[in-house]
Amino acid sequence: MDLYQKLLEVCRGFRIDYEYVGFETIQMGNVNHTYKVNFLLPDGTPKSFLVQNVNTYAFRNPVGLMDNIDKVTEHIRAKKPNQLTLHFHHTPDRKTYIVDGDNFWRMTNYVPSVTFNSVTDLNVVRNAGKAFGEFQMDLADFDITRLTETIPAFHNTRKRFENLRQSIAQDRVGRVSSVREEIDYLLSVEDLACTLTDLQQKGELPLRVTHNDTKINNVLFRPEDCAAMIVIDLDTVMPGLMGHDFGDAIRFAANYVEEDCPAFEKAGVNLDVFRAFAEGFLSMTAKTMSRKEVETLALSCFVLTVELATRFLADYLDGDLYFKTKSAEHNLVRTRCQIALAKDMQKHMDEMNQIVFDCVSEAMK
Ligand code: GN1
Ligand code: MG
Repeated sequence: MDLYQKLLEVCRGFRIDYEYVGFETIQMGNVNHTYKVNFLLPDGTPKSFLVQNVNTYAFRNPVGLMDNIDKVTEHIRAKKPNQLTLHFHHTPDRKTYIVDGDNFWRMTNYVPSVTFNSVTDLNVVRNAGKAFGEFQMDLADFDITRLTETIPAFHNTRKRFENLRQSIAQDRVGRVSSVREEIDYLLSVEDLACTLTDLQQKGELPLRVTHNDTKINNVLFRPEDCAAMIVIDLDTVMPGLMGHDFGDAIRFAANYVEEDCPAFEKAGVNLDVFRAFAEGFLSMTAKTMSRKEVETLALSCFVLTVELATRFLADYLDGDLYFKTKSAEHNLVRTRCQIALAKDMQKHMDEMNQIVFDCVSEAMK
């Protein structure tokens, strides 16, 4: 069956009976495939839904994943009955997914909105920081034991380094000799990059419910005024550390260039963007943070950047099995860009720490 028919069948499975008009492929994320499926209501008004084919290579337990999402979205919806929140549709037997062969489908409402892959408007950045901070606070009273760890050890940086070592040892597609420099840098910062993981294992950083993929393009903004409306992509909602969400957001939003920019010498941390995001995020979270969380927040940006670099590089060495790639070198380009960013963050760590402390003091007033 072709995709045109398949998407219709999926929507019918989620009890959408409107007149089918067609679909568009949406560029969203590096892992799942996303489509906007368009219908007409009986009175002729257009109505669209977002249909996703979940990548079951990345998500080995998609049913557990949807169970997490269902619980978390319902928790937030119950708190905010009159606000726009994320909602997944159900089949007649109350499932939020349809499995057919290797495909795993789900559907949400389509929310007209704007998203950003890169932002220079500091107001927008601040709003995004607030949105992710608010997301954590909405889930502060959610019992983490109700969540399945859908990607085990997702932000276990030690484990990510082990995986990289394994990929180096296997050298499946003969690429190791061409990336010695990248390997050497990453291995040289291993201990520093594992700070959060080590502290967590010693019980010195609290586990919270975290989003774990806080790229700014996972916030939907209202087109008129760029107010943040909702946080999307809850695939990786799991127990995690506050620094995982803060660090990943900065890694993405505060970089001068996009995460896969080939001109990686231009990569670096924009401290104005860093400050704006920190202001928004900490205005929501500072009062609940431990001293250790505050002290490691700036460092978490470096940690998440290096961690992702190890993942991109390992995938490059494995032959590009995990991340969607647009060219043979895409994962290598991503790796280099993350390494350049990490190096720049090391240079600016004192300033980043100072900004965090300033924002925390401001939020405590
Ligand atoms: C993946 O597919 P997307 O864009 O939501 C990845 C994140 C990475 C990100 C890098 C489940 O996210 O961890 O930070 O790519 N998600 C998963 O762009 O591995
Ligand atoms: Mg994601």
